Amino acid sequence: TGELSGGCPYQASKARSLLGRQNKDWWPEALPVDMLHQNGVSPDPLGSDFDYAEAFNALDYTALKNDLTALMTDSKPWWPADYGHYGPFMIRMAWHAAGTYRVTDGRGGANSGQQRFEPLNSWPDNGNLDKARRLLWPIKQKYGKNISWADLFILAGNVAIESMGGPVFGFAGGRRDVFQSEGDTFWGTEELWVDQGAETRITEEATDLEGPLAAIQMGLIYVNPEGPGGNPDPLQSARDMRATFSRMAMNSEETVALTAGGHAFGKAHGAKPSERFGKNPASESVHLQGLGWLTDEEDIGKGHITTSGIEGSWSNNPTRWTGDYFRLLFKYDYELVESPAGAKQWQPVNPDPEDMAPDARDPSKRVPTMMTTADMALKMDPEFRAISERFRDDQAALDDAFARAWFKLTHRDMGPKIRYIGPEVPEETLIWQDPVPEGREASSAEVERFTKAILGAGLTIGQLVKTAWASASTYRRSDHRGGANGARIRLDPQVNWEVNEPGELKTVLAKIDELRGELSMADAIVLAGSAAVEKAARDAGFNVTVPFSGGRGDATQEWTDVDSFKWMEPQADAFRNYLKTRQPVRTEEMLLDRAALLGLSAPEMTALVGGLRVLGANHGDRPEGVLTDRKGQLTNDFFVNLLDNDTFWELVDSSSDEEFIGFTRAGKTPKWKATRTDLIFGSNSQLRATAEVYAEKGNEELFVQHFIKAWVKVMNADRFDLL
Ligand code: HEB
Repeated sequence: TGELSGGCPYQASKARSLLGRQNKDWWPEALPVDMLHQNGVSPDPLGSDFDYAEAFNALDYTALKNDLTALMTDSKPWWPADYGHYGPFMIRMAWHAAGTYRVTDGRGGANSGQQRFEPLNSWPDNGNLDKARRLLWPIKQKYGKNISWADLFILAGNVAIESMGGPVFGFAGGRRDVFQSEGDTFWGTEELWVDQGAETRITEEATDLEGPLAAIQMGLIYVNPEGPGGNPDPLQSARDMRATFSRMAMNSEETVALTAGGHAFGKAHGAKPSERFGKNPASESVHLQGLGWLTDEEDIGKGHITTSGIEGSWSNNPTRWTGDYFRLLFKYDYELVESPAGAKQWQPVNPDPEDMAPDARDPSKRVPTMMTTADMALKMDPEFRAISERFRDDQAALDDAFARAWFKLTHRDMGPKIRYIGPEVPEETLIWQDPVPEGREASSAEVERFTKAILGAGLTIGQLVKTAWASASTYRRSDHRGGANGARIRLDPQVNWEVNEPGELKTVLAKIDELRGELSMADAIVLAGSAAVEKAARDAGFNVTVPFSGGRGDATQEWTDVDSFKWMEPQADAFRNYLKTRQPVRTEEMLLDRAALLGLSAPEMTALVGGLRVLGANHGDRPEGVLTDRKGQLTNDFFVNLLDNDTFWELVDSSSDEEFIGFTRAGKTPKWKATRTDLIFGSNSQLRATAEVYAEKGNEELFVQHFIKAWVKVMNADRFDLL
């Protein structure tokens, strides 16, 4: 399983587009503001010089936290706080901001404040969270650019937990806001959302989630609270929880701690049939100013609100951190009932009066507590139950597990600890942060000595380039994981990934290790590749240098989370002309996806593919796309030969559309081999336009310079210390 595979073999009938359904499918009439952001124009009003870390460090953090604490109990008549406390509402907002994260491609998550934009601001599962964000606006406005929305969402969740006596492990700032919907996230292919009857994604036939997805139905963040597809079966709900939470990089213990810990607080809202309530924010009229899901004022005052449709609190103390959730879950038998809005939920049989909950608006009234089908899974599923019983009997264990899992949930997509800022960054290093020991700047004498040695060691240009590429190209800007720093390429699981050609890789790594002297492996791998690129350019007659920045450290196997690195195995790497198995999307879409994760522009992607081909960096040294007769020299031959009018292309055989042969028009002699990801640079009009630039007379050196620039960008993609 990996990026896009989800373990399903390719079937023609399942072919889909890379991005599936997007905002324009759901809101065809939305104002197309992004038409203003072409030709390199950015939508960010703060501009590229804005240094968020500097702004955050200038923040009066204590004052901000005090204001947030005060907000929790400052109930506003336009959206009164249940039990006089907004804490639970803010926790749900923060959880839903972070809970879109998926370890598969690192996308989703809280790190860019996407809950402000479509589709997430209008998803059924995020119902009424528009009000939570609006409640925060006066504080956001007061602290301005010193705190991003993205950071504020998570900090509000932390302060909420603290203000109700809950345990917190720490907080790191550093999530810089973006100002548009992230258009590169695949949310699924279904036409309908969960509230319109979208199919559930795990069934007897389809036993795992498709591709990178982490939610069980379109429009949800994780599982359906009423059970799979609305079927109140706690055991099947446990199955879905495992599937979705593992895609959030959570194990069973973390899943139980998070769910039970979260539901120690607050309530579900299902007091009225949901047809009575308005449209989602993105579909509403302008005068509502971005709010949606209207409820009449009188109902709001009485607390008769519908969000999920489920009604009631889990605990008899919904604004205090207590062990009551597990106590009640195990003390009572629960029977299946229907909420006033018609949702299936579970209610304790014959609760003692003191185990009833206060009414959300009138503390003198007592109402029954409830559990969702997903909560019942914590009791009915044998594995979850063992964990739940342990937590019931050991509050300190729950405190610790919840605090740590919440910190992981909300910081998982921030990348290494070096990106964390603020006074509450925890000292302790955690394995999911992919820690890398600090490196050391390499001296120019060392660099010179090693460069000479490695270029004379009998390895090919292709081998050295490929190894550096394999090391650096795991980087993904979605969650800032991967990259050359740490040299995890020499550790499990990377060293054994098929894409990396383990046998050959180990030989090259051994040679680098033998010659590197005091250089770190991570630096030596990059330097070897960069030296090879430089030699290849010089051999082609270009007097250029490839800049190298040393200072990388070497990670250890012990501090490598093998399970969560497994998700990062490339199922395709078009830069090495590699395809493991046929994917549910076309191979050139896999190329685009990887380029997007590396943060490349189309010209950068084009230059890299064309250059890597002629350098001989193909997987298994396969001949496809090596459109040159001087392999190992950095030339623009790939583009010149691809765009040659005297060549025509045909499928190798009709059973697959992955491989092609290029024939001379005169005489029909086979001359070249290529894959889809080679030919796409001649067939796609936009990529062809770029390929033409690189094939043109007079642009030979321009190409070499562009290749080197893009190469260095990838090599340094994870060097947050250089920024
Ligand atoms: Fe939760 C709420 C479901 C997990 C926290 N949740 C809720 C609701 C529901 C749910 C249905 C209701 C909504 C309304 O308003 O109506 N969850 C759920 C599920 C799951 C969960 C199914 C999985 C299993 N949570 C969770 C977590 C957390 C949470 C993990 C954290 C940590 N929630 C929460 C809170 C709340 C909720 C706090 C409350 C809110 C208020 O109160 O507003």
